[in-house]
Amino acid sequence: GSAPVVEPKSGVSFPPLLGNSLRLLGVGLRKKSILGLKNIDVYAFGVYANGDDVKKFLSNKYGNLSASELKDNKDLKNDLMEADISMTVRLQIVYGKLSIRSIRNAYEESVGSRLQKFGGSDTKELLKRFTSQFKDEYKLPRGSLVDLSKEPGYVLKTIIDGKEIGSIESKLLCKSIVDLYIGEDPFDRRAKEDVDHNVTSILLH
Ligand code: DAO
Ligand code: DAO
Ligand code: DAO
Repeated sequence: GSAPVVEPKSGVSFPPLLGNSLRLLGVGLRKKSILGLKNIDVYAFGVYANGDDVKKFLSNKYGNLSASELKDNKDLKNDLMEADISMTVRLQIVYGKLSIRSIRNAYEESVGSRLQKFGGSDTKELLKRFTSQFKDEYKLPRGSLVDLSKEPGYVLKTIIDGKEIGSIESKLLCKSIVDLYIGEDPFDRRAKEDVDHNVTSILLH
């Protein structure tokens, strides 16, 4: 479709296309509980991928399967996370009082746990390379846009309000970030289900 898609709880809307090749596959909400007391809505996100890349990398293996064979297919999920498909996760900040310190802590917890889960010996170094790029002067007020953009060759770029602040080449890091949004224990289950559904429909058409 060509209409924006609204994440219902935050009211944030996402364009159906980014640039002219990335299409929106699902939207969701990242929440965080503080001291187990209350849940805050931190950001809304949209998951985008290049549909041609999805076909190019996945049709050989999955192009002949039926809808029911594609549904909940574990190999497909893993391949989707590992293949060299251009993807962007766009975050729109909802919480008005984000500090760099709290981002760093949350990042170490969420991304750090995935780096450990998927192994790799360079885990600590990767985490540090990231966090060292979080400069205290960055501000992410409500409404800010952060694009985590995975480009060919497993290069992950971070873009804040249209300005690139860094890029890192790492397949492990790319997989870990993608896992936050569409992996086994995603931030928002509905977003993941939407992505599964849309990837299936790309492969069936
Ligand atoms: O003020 O302690 C607090 C709550 C802050 C929660 C921060 C969660 C940060 C999540 C990562 C945001 C990445 C843009
Ligand atoms: O929600 O826990 C999470 C993961 C967020 C990962 C992305 C954070 C990128 C933030 C860049 C901020 C630079 C000041
Ligand atoms: O930071 O140069 C970069 C690119 C990173 C892209 C992934 C987003 C995670 C940023 C994490 C910041 C941690 C404090």
